[in-house]
Amino acid sequence: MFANDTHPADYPTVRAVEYFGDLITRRSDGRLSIKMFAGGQLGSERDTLEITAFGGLDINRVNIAPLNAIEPLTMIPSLPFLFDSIAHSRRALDGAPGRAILESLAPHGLIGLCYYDSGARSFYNTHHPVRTPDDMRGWKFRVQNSDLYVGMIKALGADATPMGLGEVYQGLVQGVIDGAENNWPSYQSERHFEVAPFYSETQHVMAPEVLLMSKARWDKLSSSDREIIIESARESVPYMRKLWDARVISARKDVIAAGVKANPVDRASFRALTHPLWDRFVTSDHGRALVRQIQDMGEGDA
Ligand code: GTR
Repeated sequence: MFANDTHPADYPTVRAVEYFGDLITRRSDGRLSIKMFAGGQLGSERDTLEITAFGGLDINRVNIAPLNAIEPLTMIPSLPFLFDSIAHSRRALDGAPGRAILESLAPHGLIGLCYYDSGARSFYNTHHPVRTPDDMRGWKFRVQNSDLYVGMIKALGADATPMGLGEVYQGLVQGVIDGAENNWPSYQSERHFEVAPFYSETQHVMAPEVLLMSKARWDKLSSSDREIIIESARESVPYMRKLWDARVISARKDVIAAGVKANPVDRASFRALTHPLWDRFVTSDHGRALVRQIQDMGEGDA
């Protein structure tokens, strides 16, 4: 089976999918295996998702954001300031709300196998530290291809420019954009820190990565092979999280040693301006019920 990932070979998501591949090969006595195409060589996440849905690609590891245009329930984990902590996001995604969101993908030709971690996304830019939304007013920020992210940037008083991850570095160099937002490991591995050295820790979104399989391929598998795939995907999650936690720490340390200026922000001011997006983007009763369930699994204001 062919697999896609936008990240380079050593990135935790890529290593987790390869680990998953090793498990299924062993458990199927070599009948099933995975060939990984890493580094975004098959195109942007949005393009590869279409190919996966049509059965042209078997396995795809993407962020949940490009799924927002396909299935509205996937916007829920991307809502700004939804999760109180990484522990809260893991609890909710491992539990019933996370499962319901994965299951909502099947009618779109995609089988959601599991979530992987993606930490917290924060804003970074080429000019100066940002502490409140006023500090970035009117700037252009690259976002993923998702209306929710476009709405979020507008709500903060800045301009959104949706583009694929591979175009961001040049965009920053040429001044087409003033900044972007991402977690520490992507900020490091895409080398954005070299050109946008002000990383302001808004931690505005804790949206996960998703491991998907093409439903067309899935439908051709025996029930015992499906079982192998489900079990192996599940077992790759703790493996990924271990790699991830270590990578968040090392990425942050390395970019700061390379000259990046990290600063805390007034998170309440970002939260206040982006909260109205929850009602604007979660419009179904099912979606609202899932948001409530997720909130009930949080730590509250304590
Ligand atoms: C990363 C994520 C990628 C991609 C990227 C982006 O955090 O792991 O899958 O979505 O962000 O911003 O395009």
